[in-house]
Amino acid sequence: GNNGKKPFKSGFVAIVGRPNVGKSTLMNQVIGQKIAIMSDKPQTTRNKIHGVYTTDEMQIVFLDTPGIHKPNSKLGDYMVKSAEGALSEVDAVLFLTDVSEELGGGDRYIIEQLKKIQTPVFLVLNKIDKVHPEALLPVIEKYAKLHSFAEVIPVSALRGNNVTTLLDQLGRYLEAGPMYYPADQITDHPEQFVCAELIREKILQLTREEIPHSIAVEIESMGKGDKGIVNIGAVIYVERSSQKGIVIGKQGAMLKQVGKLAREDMERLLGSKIFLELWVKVKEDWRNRDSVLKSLGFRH
Ligand code: GDP
Ligand code: K
Ligand code: MG
Repeated sequence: GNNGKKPFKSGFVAIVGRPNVGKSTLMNQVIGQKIAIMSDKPQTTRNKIHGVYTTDEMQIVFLDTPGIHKPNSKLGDYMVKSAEGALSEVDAVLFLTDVSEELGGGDRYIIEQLKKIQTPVFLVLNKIDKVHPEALLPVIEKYAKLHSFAEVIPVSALRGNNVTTLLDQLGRYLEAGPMYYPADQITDHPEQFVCAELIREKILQLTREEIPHSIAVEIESMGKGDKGIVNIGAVIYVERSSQKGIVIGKQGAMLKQVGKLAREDMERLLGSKIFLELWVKVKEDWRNRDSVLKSLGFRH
């Protein structure tokens, strides 16, 4: 046999929850690196992102899904389909909630979706760093009335509290299986995708409400230049020319800041010097145009 060694386990785990509960933060904490962008704006994550966690005993491939919510545009529709589709393909689902906020319509809607699947669902109570420990039990009772959860685990995704417990518990739900990804690989997404997301993240962080949902970023070129410098050219799409003005800023100040912060993150990610060029283009109503969504990588 294998000298009494336990077999290697592997499986897929989806992270679901309404916007801003900390799904991307949790995945980044688990993976230990920044692959899914984070911000305090809802609908930050638009594509399904895989995060790969590998130890000597197991490999868990996490799917950080765009939030499940009622769609209001073609992009919203894509995001919802992508999240719901993920749930039936996985070995376990982490239903993330924010303990510092009331159980709301968004949570109930997701629980309704979770009732339709056979997959074990963990109730993960996130942001415990924001509440008194005594506040947890009443919250757990409220959720337990609505669904029968396989496990209930309080965590702080931001600080990392109890995240190893969560991983250990997940391990118990995995079966013997292969390594899907090499041990040193942390994401299935090409570098271009992460770079585009980093640019979008900076815009989300630096601009106000109106802009975030109106932008898309496309990497047009990426190649090695002189002295190991990587040249990256990216286009930021906005829906209206007034938004173009905001993204560029007074005398280009906003775009300059976006570029500086994104470049610093990219240099850490790629481990090389980056020369980043940004353009801003108006593409009216891109969120509702199928052809535009396709060319930006949103596929059904
Ligand atoms: P997502 O929309 O579910 O992916 O949420 P994000 O991961 O983008 O996080 C939304 C916001 O919540 C960000 O500002 C995070 O820093 C914050 N956040 C996430 N997890 C925690 C946590 O455990 N504690 C606290 N205090 N904040 C958190
Ligand atoms: K968010
Ligand atoms: Mg997210």
